[in-house]
Amino acid sequence: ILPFDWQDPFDLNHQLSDEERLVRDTAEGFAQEKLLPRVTSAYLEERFDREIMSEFGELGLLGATIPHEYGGAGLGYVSYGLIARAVERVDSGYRSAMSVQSSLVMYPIFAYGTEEHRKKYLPKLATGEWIGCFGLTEPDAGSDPGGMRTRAQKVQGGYVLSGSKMWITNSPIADVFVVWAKSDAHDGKIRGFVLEKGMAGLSAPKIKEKLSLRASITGEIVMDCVEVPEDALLPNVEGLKGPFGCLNRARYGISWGSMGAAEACYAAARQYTLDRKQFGRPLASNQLVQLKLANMATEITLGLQASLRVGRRLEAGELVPETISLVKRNNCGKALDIARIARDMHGGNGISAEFHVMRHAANLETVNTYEGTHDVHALIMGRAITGFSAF
Ligand code: TGC
Ligand code: FAD
Repeated sequence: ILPFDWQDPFDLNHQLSDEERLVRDTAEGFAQEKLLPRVTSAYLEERFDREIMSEFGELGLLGATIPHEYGGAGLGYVSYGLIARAVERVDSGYRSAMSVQSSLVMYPIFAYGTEEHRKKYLPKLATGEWIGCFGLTEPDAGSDPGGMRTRAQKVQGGYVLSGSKMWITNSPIADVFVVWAKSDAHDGKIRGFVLEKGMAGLSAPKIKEKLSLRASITGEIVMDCVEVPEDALLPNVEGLKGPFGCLNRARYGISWGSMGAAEACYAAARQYTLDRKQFGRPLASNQLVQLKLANMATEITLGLQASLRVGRRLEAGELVPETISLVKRNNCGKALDIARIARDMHGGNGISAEFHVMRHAANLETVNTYEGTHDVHALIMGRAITGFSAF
């Protein structure tokens, strides 16, 4: 009989390769030493520290799955997930910055762009010298991106883009904008374009006063007849499968990341209830408290195993988008429940920034909503289970 490891009951550690463990330890060391000390002030001041992207880049945490020749780390999907988990253990907003850059900006340029696109953009995005953003959502098209209004109109030598994108991570500080628009030259089909900061008519105002994900910067993308050259078009994909191809990867990463936030809340709740005494004994000695900790350990352990399984299948070339919906939905929903319960277990202290759990809970409200809401992922699965589309 082996002892129960409260932090790793199913011995995830030994299901990883030496390389994956090294990636995990590097990301966790960086997150705990460099990100954790500054997150509280960043959150309270609603500030994203630009230099974090360069620090991510120095460690090879941006575009981890992109091949070396384009500046990426050439790692597998499980390593990418472990990075997301380590970073989100500190803050979902920092993981957002990393995953948008990696899965929603570098991936489409790599997968759908030309060799010139890859050489021009990927090395600078990998080092964090350039920051990217991904514009799909619009004020009137969120869960239903097919209803987007942004248009690309063909003109001599290029296209003119008009429209606006809403709730875009990193947009106010972005150098590179991957934007999805309906193109009149392609029968109104959705196409991807790469825009650059400074183009006439392009602006990205910041969205202020968020009550969630405050250490991440979010904005709009306003395109007022932005003229782009012919080669701004990503030539190798058309239709919604373009943005969804990127979202598959980002959603998978979020399934790991949300578990990192949940692990931070579980560990904090355990320690707090061991340390704090009421009625003459530690809170942790009460049945109700132990039930909550046991539930947390169960959901985190199962959630991590599920993400590992999806990651291994991705590495084997087996992409089943509905299984990504399953882990994104389950792990975000469970992490949000865990963070709320951890907040409760901290009593009044739980609402203080010093104890971190309420920040995680507030962040996870966003994580449960973006990249497809909890219910939209249920509908994606429901369609695959029944054959009926219920959107
Ligand atoms: P539907 O008919 O299902 O599909 C249209 C076309 O797309 C293809 N497709 C996929 N391809 C690859 N992977 C997937 N997961 C795919 N899902 C669909 C599909 O095969 C089809 O291709 P084709 O060739 O036949 O045209 O489209 P629908 O309009 O019915 O879609 C409905 C629904 C609900 C599934 C979809 O619209 C959806 O997922 N909505 C959620 C929107 C969303 O996730 N937005 C995310 C915005 S980005 C973001 O939030 C970033 S936050 C990042 C951060 O800060 O961390
Ligand atoms: P809606 O689609 O209006 O949904 C509202 C509610 O209705 C939800 O509960 C939803 O589940 C429900 N609903 C919708 N349709 C149905 C249906 N058919 N049946 C039942 N219920 C339904 N987008 C980007 O493109 N790029 C980004 O970088 C990005 N970053 C973000 C950062 C933050 C901080 C936030 C908050 C959002 C970000 N988003 C980004 C946008 C995000 O993807 C959307 O908010 C999300 O897809 C939901 O869209 P919506 O907000 O328009 O909500």
